[in-house]
Amino acid sequence: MTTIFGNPGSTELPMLADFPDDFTYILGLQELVVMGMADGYAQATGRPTHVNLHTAPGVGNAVGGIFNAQANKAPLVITAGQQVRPQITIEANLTNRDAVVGPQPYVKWSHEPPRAQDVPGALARAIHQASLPPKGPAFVSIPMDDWGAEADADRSAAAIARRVTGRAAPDADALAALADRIEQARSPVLVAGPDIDAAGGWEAAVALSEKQRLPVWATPATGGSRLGFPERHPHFVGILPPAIGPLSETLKAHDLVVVVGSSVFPYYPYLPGPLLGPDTELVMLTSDPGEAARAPMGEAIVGDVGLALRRLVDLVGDTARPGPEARPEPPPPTPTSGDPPDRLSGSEAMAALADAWRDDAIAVVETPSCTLSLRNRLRISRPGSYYFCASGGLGFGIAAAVGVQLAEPQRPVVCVLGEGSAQYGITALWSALAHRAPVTFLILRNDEYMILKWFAMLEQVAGAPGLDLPGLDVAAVARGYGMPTQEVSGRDELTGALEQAIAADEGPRLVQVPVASGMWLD
Ligand SMILES: Cc1ncc(C[n+]2csc(CCOP(=O)(O)OP(=O)(O)O)c2C)c(N)n1
Repeated sequence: MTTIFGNPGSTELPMLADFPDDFTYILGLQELVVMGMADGYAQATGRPTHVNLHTAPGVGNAVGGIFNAQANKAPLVITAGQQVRPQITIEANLTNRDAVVGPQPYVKWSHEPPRAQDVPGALARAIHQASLPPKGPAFVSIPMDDWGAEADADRSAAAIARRVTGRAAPDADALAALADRIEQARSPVLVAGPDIDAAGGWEAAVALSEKQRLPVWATPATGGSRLGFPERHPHFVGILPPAIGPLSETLKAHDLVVVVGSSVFPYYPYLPGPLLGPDTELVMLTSDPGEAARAPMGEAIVGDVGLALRRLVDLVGDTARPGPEARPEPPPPTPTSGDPPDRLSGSEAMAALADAWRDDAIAVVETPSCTLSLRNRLRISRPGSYYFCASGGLGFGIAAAVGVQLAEPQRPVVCVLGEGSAQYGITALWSALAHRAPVTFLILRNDEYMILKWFAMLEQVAGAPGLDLPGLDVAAVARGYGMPTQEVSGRDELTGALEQAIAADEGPRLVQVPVASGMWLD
């Protein structure tokens, strides 16, 4: 953990004293973006990542990001400064009162060591807690005078030397029975979730689907923090709808649904209906016992999903079943309805992005009304190439893109944002510049919180305030941070600007395009 993401205060300075030359400190200007950068970095590297926050107010600002990191299963080791031990009981200024309660319930473990000598062991434990499945954030509050205390040499050395691995193979009998069921099923289907990517299971998922000619759905985009299957593969049939009724309707023709690396399911909104069709059975494979326990239906097998998929590939034979019908190429994008007439539709903007796309590019996505259009047009087909905040909490996009870019310096990162979403993590633009992270930011400016207007229709809510964003110019804000920007309006112009920005590697760039009002699905 030689790259630390943080925002310092006086209570953290003792930790930062004599900062080693071979460590890198990535400064975020507000704690939500510190969390988001570390989240992106941890997911893209797969390694535990250290976040250092300022005592109570810093942790408070970070809580939304901690919630996001838990949903994204990002292994984060979060430390926060604290008053000196002699002044905690009298609650001197900057005391983090009940420090372990602040980040609850979004951390796997929350701790303030009882003695200074316990800090190294607590940090070691936090690393293991964060890294064991399900990966997620762990928190340690460290009184600022602890850094000057002597450690217990033996116990610290022992704690630091420990290695813990959590890649547990699922029960062999259960997997063999599942392999049998897949072979015997009339019409089995695979549902691919984000943990396949995190577990390095793409190739095995493809091999399983090819051997058994399984059609493959992606889990609903609402919880799709990563992609579990190449979306250009001939067996890939689409993205499941996120609500109970439509989801079970979509799968009802199948007698066996195998869900891999996802909760069952990240439902939203609530559109009731049967959980499954009358002739459908469901089995989930997950490394997360909580996901297994809370699923509302079906069976679950707990274990590493990469290992599980590889074993299933060995267990099943080839099938004579026909594969699914090939998914058609995306149709020409839906044009704008003409109001206002000179704006691209979201689908046209995503078509322009697809034209500028490079195969090695990575998308970080926070554009609620265009997410499905983006998925349907880019059809990303390389692992580790798509990041989205599984919790739905905004403030992830810009920051995560910076973290992913720092983890993947050789690959272009493109961050696609609604202008409303961009505001929650806007200060991460500065971090992108400061660390010369050559992210391309694409701002889709529709002057509104479109998705909330769509939800208002669905929820039959009339007259809600606060859904319009007149005059919100992200390009102007980005220029204030010193970022080169381009504002474009036509589709070809947008493609050209994106191609240029994606090719540039000396630092971040921002492209802004006005888009028409609407939810864009194609
Ligand atoms: C931290 C947080 N606050 C509020 C919300 C509620 N919310 C969901 S989408 C959205 C609007 C997004 O607007 P914009 O990025 O402009 O995208 P559009 O819907 O217009 O495509 C809001 C406020 C949220 N998800 N997270």
